[in-house]
Amino acid sequence: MPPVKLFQFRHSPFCEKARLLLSAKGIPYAVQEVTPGVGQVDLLRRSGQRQVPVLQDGDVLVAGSVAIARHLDSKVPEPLLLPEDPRERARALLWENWADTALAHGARMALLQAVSQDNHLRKALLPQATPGLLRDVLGALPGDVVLGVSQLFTRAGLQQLQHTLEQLATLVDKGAPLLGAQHCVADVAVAAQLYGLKFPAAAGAELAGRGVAGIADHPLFEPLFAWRDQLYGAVGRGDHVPAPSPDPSDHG
Ligand SMILES: N[C@@H](CCC(=O)N[C@@H](CS)C(=O)NCC(=O)O)C(=O)O
Repeated sequence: MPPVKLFQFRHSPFCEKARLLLSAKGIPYAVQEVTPGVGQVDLLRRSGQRQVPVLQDGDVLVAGSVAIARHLDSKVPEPLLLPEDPRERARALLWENWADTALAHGARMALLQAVSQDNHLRKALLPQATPGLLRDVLGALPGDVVLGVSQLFTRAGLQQLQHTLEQLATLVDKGAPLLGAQHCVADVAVAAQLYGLKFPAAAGAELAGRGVAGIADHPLFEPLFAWRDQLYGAVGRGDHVPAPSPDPSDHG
């Protein structure tokens, strides 16, 4: 069992960011799936906060994807996730912050909207511990019953996100890094937030290629998802899906 363990929600983009960071460093790790709600109480006890991702590295617990990137750079210096040059580092941090906030918000809202309209997505995204019958029942419910109408994305919100993705699609160049000569935290942060817009192979066969209608299937965004898939190849994430260990809080 590797000494590094990631506490995660399997389909959280911030956990995907942590998995990409670990892959980029070539660090073997185990994952532990956290049950939303009850499992987060245990996480709060361990780490002082309730969000995932949390990385356990021996006796050290690191909460949050930004702190995880710094921890991994201090543990394994090559390749550096945060560039050494101060100006390049500043650019990388600004990209990361933008991806973790504005892009993350737009992508999350668009996925919620898609999930409310797509039974297959809804069932596939339920926590893995959800029993089969409950998954079927939830998958069959109308979307606004499951999510609440207030959570739905406005048309203007979707258009704003599409506009942003159009700029990104123009900016990326095949699998090339966004900044400098090698991939850094900027690339990983952006790629991670694209996770639910069009699921990569690493999300598993049930989800791969699916996502938000009007984005996942729109030719305008193909270069962006191709860039993302090439980044996955470059950091060695490919379609590797580590097997989660069960959440011990499920068993008292
Ligand atoms: N700033 C954090 C954000 C992490 C985050 O938003 N995690 C979400 C899952 S995507 C979470 O744990 N949500 C549960 C909660 O807030 O209770 C990071 O960079 O890791």
